[in-house]
Amino acid sequence: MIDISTKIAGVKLDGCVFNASGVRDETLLDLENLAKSKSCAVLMKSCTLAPRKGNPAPRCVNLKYGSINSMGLPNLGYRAYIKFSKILEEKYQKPLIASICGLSPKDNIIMFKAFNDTPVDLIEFNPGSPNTIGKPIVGYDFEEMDRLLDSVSKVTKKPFGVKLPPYFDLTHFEQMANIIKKYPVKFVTCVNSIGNGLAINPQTEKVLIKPKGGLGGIAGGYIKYTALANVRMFYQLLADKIQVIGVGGVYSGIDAFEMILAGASAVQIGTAFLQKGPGIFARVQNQLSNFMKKKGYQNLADFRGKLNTLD
Ligand code: ERO
Repeated sequence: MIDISTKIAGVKLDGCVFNASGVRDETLLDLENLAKSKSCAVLMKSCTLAPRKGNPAPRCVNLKYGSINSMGLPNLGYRAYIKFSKILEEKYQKPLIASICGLSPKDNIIMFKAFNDTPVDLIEFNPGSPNTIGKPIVGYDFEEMDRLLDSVSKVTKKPFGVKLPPYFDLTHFEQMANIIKKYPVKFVTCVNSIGNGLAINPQTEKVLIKPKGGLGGIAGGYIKYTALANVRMFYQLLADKIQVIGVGGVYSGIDAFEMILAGASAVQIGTAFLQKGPGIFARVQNQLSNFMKKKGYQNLADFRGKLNTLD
């Protein structure tokens, strides 16, 4: 029997694949659909203090090999997700993950504190959104990241991780890993969308999404190799003491296998869930099990992080 279960910060997941924050996870109905699917956890939409409508539409468009979005953090406000967590915990036996994306350091502290007394199992802190108009991508401001992790570490009682934007420079991986190691961060999720790409329709000679003159986060197949590099680098730099969750361009069981081989302890699916619906979770996990069987692997530990180089 092939075992694809995993643990994140000590929380047992029946499988190793679940939804990425930001796709079909805003309303209670969305979250109940996830709870009923084969997603092995329910990760809620990144929340802010107050509800937000987000950016004007069109704000998320499918592309040939992925997607572009500038949603602008539409969400129902953290109080709604606290309420939903209680409902979901009563009705379903599935690990629950809150995603916090405060618009200021103070907002993050308020929300981290508020989630202490809720049934959520884990918190994914998201300082990497590329689409909040007028706000920088906080994950690229190393000093601010240090301050934020310091302040939220002091108030949270929940195991938490950080969703990181993609990095491209070897020194940036090291700098960020050194900051993360100072705090009780249990996992990093690599990667958020690649910020501020531009998709164009050559027929209409127009951009595809309305916000920010057409600029938006690129996700899906286009970013798989960047995601793998980030998973690998953080897996190596965090010395397997802090877990890595891989996200970016996972459409198949083999994509998930590659993430785990690079060092991921679990895998999230965003764009493929958007494009293919909730059946994607069972499909990817079945394909992963079949591929492991062919390779003679019994569980994830048999190959996690064991990527070979050519030297
Ligand atoms: O625009 C968004 O709501 C959004 N899009 C992304 O690609 N990543 C995010 O982290 C995010 C908001 C938190």
